[in-house]
Amino acid sequence: MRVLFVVPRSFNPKQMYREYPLGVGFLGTLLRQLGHEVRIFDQNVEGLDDVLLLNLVAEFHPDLIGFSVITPNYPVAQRQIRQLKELHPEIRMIAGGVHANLFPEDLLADGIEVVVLGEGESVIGDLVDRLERDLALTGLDGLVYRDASGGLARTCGRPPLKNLDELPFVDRSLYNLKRYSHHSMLASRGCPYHCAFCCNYTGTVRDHGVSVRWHERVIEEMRHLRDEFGAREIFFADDIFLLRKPDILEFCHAAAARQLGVRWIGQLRADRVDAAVAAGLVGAGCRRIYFGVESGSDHILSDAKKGMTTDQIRNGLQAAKAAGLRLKTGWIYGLPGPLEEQYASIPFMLDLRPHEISIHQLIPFPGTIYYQEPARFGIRIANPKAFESFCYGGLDGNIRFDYLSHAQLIQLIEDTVVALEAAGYVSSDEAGPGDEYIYTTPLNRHSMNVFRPPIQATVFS
Ligand code: B12
Ligand code: SF4
Repeated sequence: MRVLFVVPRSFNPKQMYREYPLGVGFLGTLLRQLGHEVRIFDQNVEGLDDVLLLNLVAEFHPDLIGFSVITPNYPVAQRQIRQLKELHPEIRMIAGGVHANLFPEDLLADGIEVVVLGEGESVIGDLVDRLERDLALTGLDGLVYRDASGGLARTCGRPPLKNLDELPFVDRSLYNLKRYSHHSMLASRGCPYHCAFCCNYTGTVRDHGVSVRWHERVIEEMRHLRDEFGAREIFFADDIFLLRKPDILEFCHAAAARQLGVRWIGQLRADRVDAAVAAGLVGAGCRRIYFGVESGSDHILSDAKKGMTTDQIRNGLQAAKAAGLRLKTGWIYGLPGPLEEQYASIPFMLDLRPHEISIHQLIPFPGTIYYQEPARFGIRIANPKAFESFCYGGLDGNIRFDYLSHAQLIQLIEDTVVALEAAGYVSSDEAGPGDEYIYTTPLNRHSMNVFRPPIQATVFS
């Protein structure tokens, strides 16, 4: 079959990040190995206009289109699915991804024929084979589709992938690589924590559990990226890079011994980092870490089930900074809590003084307890299916907080900007390669993307 995977762009154009999407990369790699012709269209890098997708469809003539859907791109995905259904009713369409797992019926109503629940690797080959030969889908696990009588069929879930080392390396030639400034890979899947604001992969896509790759296999893939694709920078897309301290240290020691000459970025929890881990990370080529700090208020952190105190966060960040790592931090404004607690983030930021501060407004994402039971937390969602307001930039009337009005939220962001600029931070809208301390807020005019090439050049110079 000719298979086209589509990753629709973010509904909010400020969030068109340049990171290649690994999920469809795994599926595309497996399908290629089975002899199918596969392409990936990542609209985040190809451009805003849907005409580009329609042109590709006209040129490639896919037999099957697979949409990868998360909430921030669902409104765009929905528009594209409906349009393709109308223009090309002969093309079969399937979907997967976080949002498809949460709302499979909506995707079917939009025009998708089969929604794949969970991690797609163990079913994609059989599914494409059945679709190609027009066979019934009975017996394939983890699918939602309409059966012959038009009724909704939902087959049993599939167990999560335990041994990630059995998967092939993602075939990077599937991507339009010239559009990306660096490579990405995964060292683990899943997360054991339960932060209230997070649509945790474990619980939405994976039923349960966390899987960690063998460190030697991770190093082998890094070397493969370096030797085959000239990779000098790699972004690890794990929820929490390698999760446990002993695994992180084991990987770091082995990677340092190999002298890979590859610099990389990871996302970590601050309570996983002490002086030994930080030194190990630096020795293994890590140059930059992304920490979710979220708030400077211990009450807010505790209510949000972050599982960390401000002291733990301070210790982790200090250890990382002392080792010479560049720190990017994420903050969420609007987590449940009174106004004075919201303001506690400003002195904490100034105290921590990380290199990059990325402020987001709380979005009670589908897949979180804030979406399921908003009233319990003082959150009001007028229409939970108006997904445009769950895409960043959604300071609209659909979502409101009893404890923080929109005007107060804006004022809080503006007060933060004043404090940060007084402390020498520069807005990412204006930052150049020489700027060391950078901030981003939802009020920034341009991209919120702190992975932009000029800044990254500084990071890695
Ligand atoms: C890395 C990452 C990013 C990176 C790169 C994104 C990219 N291009 O991949 C960056 C930093 C750019 C990013 C940005 C954002 N992200 Co993000 N991101 C992730 C993260 C941590 C990993 C993604 C990944 O590689 N997963 C591993 C792969 C293997 O899993 P997968 O993609 O789900 O694919 C599997 C299955 O879902 C299925 N599948 C997927 N697609 C398809 C398609 C078909 C046809 C089929 C059959 C199956 C299938 O099979 C795949 C293989 O098993 C996830 C959390 C997570 N663990 O997934 C959050 C996550 C997806 N992001 C999220 C959010 C909110 C954002 C941002 C809005 C954050 C922000 N503040 O700006 C932006 C929006 C970006 C956008 N495109 O709209 C949320 C989405 C919540 C939701 N309800 O949808 C998540 C779930 C984080 C969370 N826990 O809350 N993100
Ligand atoms: S925010 Fe991070 S630590 Fe918390 S549940 Fe989500 S992925 Fe896990």
